[in-house]
Amino acid sequence: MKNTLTIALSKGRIFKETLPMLAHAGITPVDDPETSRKLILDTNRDDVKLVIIRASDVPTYVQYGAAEIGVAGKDVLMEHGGEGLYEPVDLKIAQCRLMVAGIPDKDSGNRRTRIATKYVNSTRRYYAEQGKQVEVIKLYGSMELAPIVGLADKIVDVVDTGNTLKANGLVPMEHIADISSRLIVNKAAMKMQSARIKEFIQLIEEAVSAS
Ligand code: PRT
Ligand code: MG
Repeated sequence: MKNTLTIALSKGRIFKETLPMLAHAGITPVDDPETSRKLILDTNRDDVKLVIIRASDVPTYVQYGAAEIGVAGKDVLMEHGGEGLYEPVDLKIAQCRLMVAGIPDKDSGNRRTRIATKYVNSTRRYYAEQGKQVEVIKLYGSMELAPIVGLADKIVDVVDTGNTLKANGLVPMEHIADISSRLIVNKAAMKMQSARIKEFIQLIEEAVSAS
C-alpha cells in the first residue's frame, strides 16, 4: 500500500479556490467541509486525504509533518515564520493586502502608538524596520472595533475590498505586503516522497498557469 498524502486546508475561501486546482491534480473530495462535520475528508483517491483546520493552524500541521502539504495565506506564513516548510507555489488565490488602518486625522498625542492586530510578529517586524516604537495589542478577530472604542490607535489587518474598514469609519494608511495563498510542503516529506510530491507540485503549477 502507498503512504497516504495528507493535505491541510482551511474552510471558506481557501478551500473553494483550491478545489479546482486539486481537481486538475486528479483529487476530488468525497464530502463538502461546509456541510460535513468531519475534520478528515476522504477523496476519490485512497492514498490522498484532506484535513480541514483553522487557517492559522495550517503551517503548524505541515511543519510537524501531520500533513505533508498545505495551503496557507502569506499573511499566516509571515506570522508563523516558515520553519520546516517549503513554499514552492504561489497559487495566486485569496489575494488581499496586509495594511495599517485607522481613524483619519487622529493622533495618539505623546503616548506611544498602540496597534491592535492578530499579526503581532509581522506588526513588530514592520515597525522595527521603520524604526518606530509602538505598543502591539494581540486580538483574535474584529480588529476594526479596536480604534472605535479606543483600545488602539490603529490596526494591522488584511484588506480586500476595503468595505469592512469603510463600514467602521477606518481608512487604509500604510501598505505592508501583498498577500496570496501559497502551497506549502513539509521539508522532510519533500525528500522522502520526492517523486510523488514533485509530480503533485507540477500539476498544481499547471492549474495556476491555466487560471
Ligand atoms: O476565519 P478564521 O478566524 O477561522 O480564520 P481566517 O480569517 O484567517 O480565515 P479565512 O478563511 O477568513 O482567511 C484565509 C486567508 O484568506 C487569510 O489568511 C488571507 O490570506 C486570505 N484573505 C483574502 C482574507 C481576505 N482576503 C479578507 N478580506 N482574509 C480575511 N479577510 C477579511 C478582512 O480582514 C476583513 O475583515 O475579510 C473581511 C472583509 O474584507 P474586505 O476588505 O473585502 O471588506
Ligand atoms: Mg475569517
